[in-house]
Amino acid sequence: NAHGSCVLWLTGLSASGKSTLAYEVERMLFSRNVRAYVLDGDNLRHGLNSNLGFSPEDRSENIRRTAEAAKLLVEAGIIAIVALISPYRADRDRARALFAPGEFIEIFVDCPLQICEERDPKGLYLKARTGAIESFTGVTAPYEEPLKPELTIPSSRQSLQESISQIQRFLIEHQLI
Ligand code: GGZ
Repeated sequence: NAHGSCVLWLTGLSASGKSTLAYEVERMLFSRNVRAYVLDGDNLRHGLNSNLGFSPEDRSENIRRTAEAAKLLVEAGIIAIVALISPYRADRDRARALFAPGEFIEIFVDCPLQICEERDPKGLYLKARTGAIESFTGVTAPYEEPLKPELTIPSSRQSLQESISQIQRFLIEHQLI
């Protein structure tokens, strides 16, 4: 599009590093004078999506609304950085369909379940294992890995700085920044 704006859609397990990466990419873009804004699943669930839970239907609606919000940002010329588990391929593909070709950059934050579970920053995996939380992604609910993401970030095998550089390179190569 005319603004060269796009959506960076980060998908991956809980504790895979999506939010950290999203905010660091936002910082990197600010430093280059590129306007960007993070839409983070965990944050949006306190406001816009506060009436939604974790059933497949509610996750779908969560993703649909967030994709529509991202579209508004992109129309305003702002790079939208979305960090949602977005575990279902069909939901991600529906989000992609809202955007022009080349505007939707699907980024798979690829971190093995075992490592996410060891990190367990909020103790949610433990709660999922003991049954205190139901339908937890990777444990008692599915995560469908992207088949053809624009980018895969092996977040447990490289530094945060390398991950930022990887995204920066992609954006430059595709003349998005
Ligand atoms: C997955 C859950 C669940 C269940 C609470 N399953 O890593 P977090 O803690 O801080 O962020 C996760 C967030 C997931 O919200 P999303 O909007 O990204 O999910 S989705 O795209 O699937 O709609 C996690 C926390 O909420 N959380 N319960 N059952 N994650």
